[in-house]
Amino acid sequence: MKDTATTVMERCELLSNISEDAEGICRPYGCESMREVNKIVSGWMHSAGMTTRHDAIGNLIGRYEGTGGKTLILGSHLDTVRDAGKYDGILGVMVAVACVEKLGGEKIPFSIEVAAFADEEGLRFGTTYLGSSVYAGAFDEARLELEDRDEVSLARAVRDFGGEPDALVNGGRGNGDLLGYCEVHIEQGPVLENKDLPVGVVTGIQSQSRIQASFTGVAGHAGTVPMEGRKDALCAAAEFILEVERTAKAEPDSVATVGEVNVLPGASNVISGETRVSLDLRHPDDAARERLRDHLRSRAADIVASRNCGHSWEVRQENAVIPMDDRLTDILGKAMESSGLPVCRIPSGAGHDAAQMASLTAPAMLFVRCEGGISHNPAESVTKEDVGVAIDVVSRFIEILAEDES
Ligand code: HGY
Ligand code: MN
Ligand code: MN
Repeated sequence: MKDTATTVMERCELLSNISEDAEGICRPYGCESMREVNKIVSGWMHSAGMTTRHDAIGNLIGRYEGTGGKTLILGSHLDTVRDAGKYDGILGVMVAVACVEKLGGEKIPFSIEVAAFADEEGLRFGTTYLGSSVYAGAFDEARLELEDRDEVSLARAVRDFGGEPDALVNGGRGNGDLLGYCEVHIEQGPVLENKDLPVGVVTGIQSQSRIQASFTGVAGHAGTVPMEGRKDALCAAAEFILEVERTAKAEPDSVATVGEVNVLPGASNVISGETRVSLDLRHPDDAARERLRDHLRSRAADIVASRNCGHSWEVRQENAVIPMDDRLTDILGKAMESSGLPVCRIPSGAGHDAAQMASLTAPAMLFVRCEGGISHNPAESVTKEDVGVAIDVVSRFIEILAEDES
């Protein structure tokens, strides 16, 4: 019988070949490759003894019936960024399914739901946690109007994916029966590797703002419009992007990133009339992040004023700092200690569905070492041994919870 960690690694490998792109892994919300992945993963859920359903936005939910009326949720996300690694999100879902499979039909004193969220990264609509926000009953109806790059609204994308846009607001699963949520995720940072540890517990998730800033000027002929007096939207955006970098470098603990630039009309001999940029701003302290956000907004206004350009500023999403639940995190720590591991506690720079699930129930996270801390990059990698440790720790976590509930 193949060991569980080998099965998890093989499943991550198999799913990494299912992508919208011929080269590289790319699975934005609602795409055909997401549909295919959901079908495969629901098959694995069934063989682990779970029933499955899809909720109103297309999250895949597996359920393993225990005795007693309570439910523990495990899970993470199956969507990816562009040119993604094989493990961000996917590993957490595969470890969750593996831990249920390891129960081998044993009746435990609570049920387990494995939530495979349909959109955490926000690649398509620029907002994060779309999947878990519906499952947690925290979906913001205003997002239905959000449009992707092809001007397809979220409402239409949900319908096209077989979901029900009108049911998103009330699509939450409710929390009357919940024991909590535990997510396994690659660390996406260097701490565990520097400490030579396979896993660590997460203390909290830092705050983030996701903003779209659009700079507007006058499109014109590259050969005939003199440099003096140009209203070049791309140059205004470029000045802003360097200001974002300068501001974040000057502010300890902050990180700020412009990851997307959409130059319109986008031709080599046309001065840009409009350039849209994404701004991802994060900080371990909410007030500091809000101060930085407001500073950058006013700098954008100064820049466009000096260039006779215009700009718009759309805050697409903001999430405050989210602490993990002490009790569940302590149980994860005990599970680690019973595996003979020191308990390393790490704050998360990255966002995770646990941040959204905190609005529904007590959240806890287990990080798995990833080589060089590399993520959001095809070079993302974990070892089978570390995955095996994560499976053992979560299985032990389930056992301890079961002892508490008996
Ligand atoms: O952006 C993040 O922090 C996560 O990867 N969605
Ligand atoms: Mn992730
Ligand atoms: Mn990610």
